[in-house]
Amino acid sequence: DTLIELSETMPKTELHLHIEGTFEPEQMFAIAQRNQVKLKYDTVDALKAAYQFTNLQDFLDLYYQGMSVLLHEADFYDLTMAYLEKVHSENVVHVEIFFDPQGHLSRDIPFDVQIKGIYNALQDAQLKWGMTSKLIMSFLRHLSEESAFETLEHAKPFLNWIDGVGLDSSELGHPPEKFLRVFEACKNLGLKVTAHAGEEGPPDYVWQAINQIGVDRIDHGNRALEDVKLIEEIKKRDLTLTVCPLSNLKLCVVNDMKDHPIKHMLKLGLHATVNSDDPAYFGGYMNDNYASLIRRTGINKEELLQLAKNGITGSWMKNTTKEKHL
Ligand code: ES4
Ligand code: ZN
Repeated sequence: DTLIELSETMPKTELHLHIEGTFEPEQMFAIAQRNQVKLKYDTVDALKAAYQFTNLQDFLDLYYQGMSVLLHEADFYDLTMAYLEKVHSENVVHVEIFFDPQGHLSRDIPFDVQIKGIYNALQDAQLKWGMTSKLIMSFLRHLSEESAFETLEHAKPFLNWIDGVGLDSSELGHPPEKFLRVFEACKNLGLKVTAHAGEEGPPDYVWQAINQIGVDRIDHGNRALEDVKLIEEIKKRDLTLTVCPLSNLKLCVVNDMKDHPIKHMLKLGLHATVNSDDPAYFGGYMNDNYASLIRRTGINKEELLQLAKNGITGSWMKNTTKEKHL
């Protein structure tokens, strides 16, 4: 229908995307073969059949396995370019993407190999299509503070290419305050800061992200809705929530798309945006996320346009007149 068509044709931003989560099974097998590494699954279909998750950890176990075939700069380039070509075809005009350096450093893939491959693809997309981008280095919260500090040292020669830092992986048991000092160091280097919070973790983790870390944005934030004071604080600080509908469904953060709270978030005046998180694993890219919301939650045209506008004001591009909220 016409709302679906509008969602497909309108210019969009993506603010919550893990590049390792765009690894399509077909490309994973192709790169595994050219690198002569073996995957745990024999066929693309066997791998896809394993994509049934009951929580975040189920998914993460497969996600770390999948990225383990990435060895060379060309692998990181090809992965990133395949994603950018896909979303260019969906009228995404600006992306802010995460990468997980510790997921590769732990396998002895040097930091420069990772970031050169990713960054060159982002540059080529800008030259080819005018697509703009930001790169966000994300710390794995199940690892130690010390490991995060080591990762920051690896990143220091490349700070020109890195716009911000994030916090991802297993949320429960790894609250934001565990990385308080790392984020302080990052802010002193002029980096923007965001953190996954309130995906599986309680509202207290969202409070910590805001009050202790001082985040510029909140990734997911679903469970903030359990705390009315927290909702007020997020509004007062004008924090954008990078919401990921199909991710929430696949990881059982919501039980049915018709119950997805994004419409409620907008009604509360929260700056929610639509994002795809790990599209190769969660069953869809940007346009699929919008289509699912339109079909199942009944968002109207005004809400659709508000979500897209929030993606612009919530981005880390300059001159987006955040104060006016379009
Ligand atoms: C992630 Cl959906 C999600 N949550 C936490 N960490 C992640 N890493 C990749 N995707
Ligand atoms: Zn995420």
